[in-house]
Amino acid sequence: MDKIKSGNYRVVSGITPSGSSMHIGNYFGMAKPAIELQENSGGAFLFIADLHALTTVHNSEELKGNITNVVLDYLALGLDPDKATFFRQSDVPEHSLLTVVLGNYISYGHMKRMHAFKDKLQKGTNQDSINMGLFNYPILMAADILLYKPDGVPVGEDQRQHVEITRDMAESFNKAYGKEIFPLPEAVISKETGKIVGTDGKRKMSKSLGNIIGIFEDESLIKKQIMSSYTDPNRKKSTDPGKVEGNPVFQYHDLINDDKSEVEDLKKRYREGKVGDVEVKDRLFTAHMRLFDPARKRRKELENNLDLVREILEKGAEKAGEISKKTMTEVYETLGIRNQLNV
Ligand code: AQP
Repeated sequence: MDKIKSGNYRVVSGITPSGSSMHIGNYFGMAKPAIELQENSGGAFLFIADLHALTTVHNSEELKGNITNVVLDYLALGLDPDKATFFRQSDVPEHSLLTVVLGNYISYGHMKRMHAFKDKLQKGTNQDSINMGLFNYPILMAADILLYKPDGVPVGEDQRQHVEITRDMAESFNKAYGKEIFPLPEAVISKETGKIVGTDGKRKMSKSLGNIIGIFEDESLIKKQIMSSYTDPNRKKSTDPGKVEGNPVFQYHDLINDDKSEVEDLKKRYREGKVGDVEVKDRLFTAHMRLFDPARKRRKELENNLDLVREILEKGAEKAGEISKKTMTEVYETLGIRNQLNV
């Protein structure tokens, strides 16, 4: 963390437009820490991982909508395109070029142990029907990261394994050619917010599981998501003493509610059986609206200024392209296949 604080620290992080909009898990787990690091002089490379979304989204209108939504979400939440390099993955072809190279520096056995693949198997999907995009996802992700030679990768806990395999690919590449082309990046994962539980109280908050609390959806939907959150299952009436630890609604309060004395008061009364779940959730909804209101307003303005958004992404792709082309040239030269130069 010292290096992060000193400012000379480069980060890379992406978000997949696989759902309609960001949820609080994406925001507190990755987007917020990544946006904060845009102040660093080492630079922040933040991108929309549209090619990654192809593993699950096979409808062009849906994908287009998802991409626009996530771009607007990021900008509304405080990403400053003059500080961070903000771009779409597919606008920088080097991501795909490096993927083809890196696949040669990782074994099939190692890839089979990746959890995105194993999760599908656990959910009962037949191994032979899993698409190769999903199987290869960690290789594309390694390319996304290594192109920019970052120090750190701000991600949620679920992505730790993918940063580790990225390091393995980098190490194996460096070893094969006897030089340090790719410095090994570290995963930057917050202890407090690295794994935000879903409203089902069981699994990680995930777009695909539908156990989310959104940020930009209609108020009525956000209210519904909050009101249907899992709390203490052993509490039958509001006069029963309740459990605060491990209770998702209180975890959300800790993240969202900036009125800390209200949170402490609610926790105390909950433990004593002096407040009902409905009031605790109502206050969470009010805190949500208070915290995200400025971002929700900014997003509405941006929706009416899509030309500006396009301009931001063009500039971002240009800036990302400069660095990624340099890395790719270095990689080709190292491999001995820089044919335009060495024929
Ligand atoms: N619940 C979470 N807690 C903390 N961090 C999270 N992230 C996602 N969910 C949580 C982090 O957000 C970043 C962007 O995630 P992503 O959209 O690229 O993919 P994901 O991890 O697969 O997110 P979802 O919502 O779970 O999407 P689906 O359901 O489509 O797979 C990542 O850094 C991630 O760790």
